[in-house]
Amino acid sequence: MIAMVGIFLIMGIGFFVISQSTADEDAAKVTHSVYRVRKYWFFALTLILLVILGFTMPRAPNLDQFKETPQAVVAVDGKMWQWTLTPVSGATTVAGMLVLGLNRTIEFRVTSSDVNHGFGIYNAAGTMLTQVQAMPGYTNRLLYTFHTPGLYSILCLEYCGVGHQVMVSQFKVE
Ligand SMILES: [Cu+2]
Repeated sequence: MIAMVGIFLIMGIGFFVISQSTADEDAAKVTHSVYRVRKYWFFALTLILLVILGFTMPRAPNLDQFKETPQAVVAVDGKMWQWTLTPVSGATTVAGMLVLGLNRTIEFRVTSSDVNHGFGIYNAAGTMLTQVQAMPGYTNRLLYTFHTPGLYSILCLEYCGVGHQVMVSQFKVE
């Protein structure tokens, strides 16, 4: 019933618009003025966008991190369903566990050997600190500085199969 009323309402609006429409020369005039306004709008919006970009882009946190020089480098490889953490420089492995320095800028070079994974670092309280995609055939750089000593966890953040939820690893900061 409501649908029927709606259909008749739309039809009624349609007939009203058609009955009110005027000659073609009027349409051409309207089109011309609308196009002129649209051109001004285009330039105005482009200008506004450029001003906003000029103010915000230099403050983007993701650009900032690449200015830092890492004090330690760790190679990270995701593979169903585990993380392999290999110290490249400035870090060590003690009894099979990666140990990173406190207040040092760490660069994680994150990649994957099979499918897409999500590399997420969590503190002991379970709060995510930073994350990056682990993608096959590509290495993502992730820079982070740990200011609190303790145990940290790496959780996979992208569903990657039946073992996704056990794709957990740990490392120590001291
Ligand atoms: Cu996963």
